[in-house]
Amino acid sequence: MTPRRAYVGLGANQGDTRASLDAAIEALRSLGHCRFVAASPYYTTAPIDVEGPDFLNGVAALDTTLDPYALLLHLLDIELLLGRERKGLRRAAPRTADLDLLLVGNLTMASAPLLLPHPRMHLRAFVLKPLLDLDPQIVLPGHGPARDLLPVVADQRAERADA
Ligand code: PH2
Ligand code: MG
Ligand code: MG
Repeated sequence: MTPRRAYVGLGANQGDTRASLDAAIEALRSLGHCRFVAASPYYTTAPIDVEGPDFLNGVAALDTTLDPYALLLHLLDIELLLGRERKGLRRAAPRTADLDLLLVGNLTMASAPLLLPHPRMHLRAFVLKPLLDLDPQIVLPGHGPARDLLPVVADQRAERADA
């Protein structure tokens, strides 16, 4: 099967957020049936629709022959792994890393566990900015070029975090 380019949104707003995102990227690098392509720069972003401190956000690109559900399960696994490393095995432990499947090639899916493209990505500067760093020409199925969506979310604070 021809690999598809998948994009994964990375976010954290608790604990050592940079370490969480770095660890998520390391885990993505070692996924089977995937070739890691690139990670975007990180952005410090205002929380959208939630309370709490600023987030650190980024996006990673992978080429993969996994089907989208299998990839989603791997992302959940990585979230669990990172949460457990930092907080032990308490069920209610705060999550320090959020990995969202944003895009898988130009697939659109409307199943209950998996919506593609991610249903809110076109409304979020914290996704669009790092995504555009990876591919300035990227087109979101159903929404058009990501570049054209950015002006709509210009009021959302999302600034490059210095390394
Ligand atoms: N994730 C959310 C809700 N709000 N806001 C920012 N800035 N970054 C996020 O990653 C984020 C959010 C739900 O996953
Ligand atoms: Mg999320
Ligand atoms: Mg999530």
